[in-house]
Amino acid sequence: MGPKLPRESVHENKTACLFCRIASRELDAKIIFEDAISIAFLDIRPLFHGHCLLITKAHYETITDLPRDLIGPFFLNVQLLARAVQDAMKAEGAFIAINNKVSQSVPHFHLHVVPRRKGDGLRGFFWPRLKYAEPEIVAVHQALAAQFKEQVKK
Ligand code: DGP
Repeated sequence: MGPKLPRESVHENKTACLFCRIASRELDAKIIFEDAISIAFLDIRPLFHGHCLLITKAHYETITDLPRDLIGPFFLNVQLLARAVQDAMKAEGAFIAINNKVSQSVPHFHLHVVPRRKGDGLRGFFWPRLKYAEPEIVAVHQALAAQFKEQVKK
């Protein structure tokens, strides 16, 4: 048994959320596996065949909304799913991604596992890269490190 879901994690408007409806089996999906906290199924518009989504069964919008005790069990399932996708699809690797609000089309936390091969032509990841000027990298580094300390205190 995984961790118990806190009451406040239950989505107030389950019927409106696409992935809540998949989790409750109200809507059909090609389910790969499920346990007490999560469910994995085929993405209906795959980047490549075998592209899976792993969602929490309870409704949280983004990774920052997840309760701490779900993080460990969820990412253990990410590891299992990544292995399964790579092995079953005879892939060389995988792209593992979470759209967090920006580019997130379904506001129910989900993680993509996409099988990948060298030269597979996946577009969209040829991001132009920036450079830091010296004062900028120092400022960004300090801001992030300080903010991280605040998060750990919470
Ligand atoms: P994102 O853009 O990161 O929010 O990813 C949402 C994904 O959800 C997108 O790749 C397509 C997939 N998707 C949307 N609607 C459905 C559905 O009804 N069933 C399934 N299996 N996948 C869906």
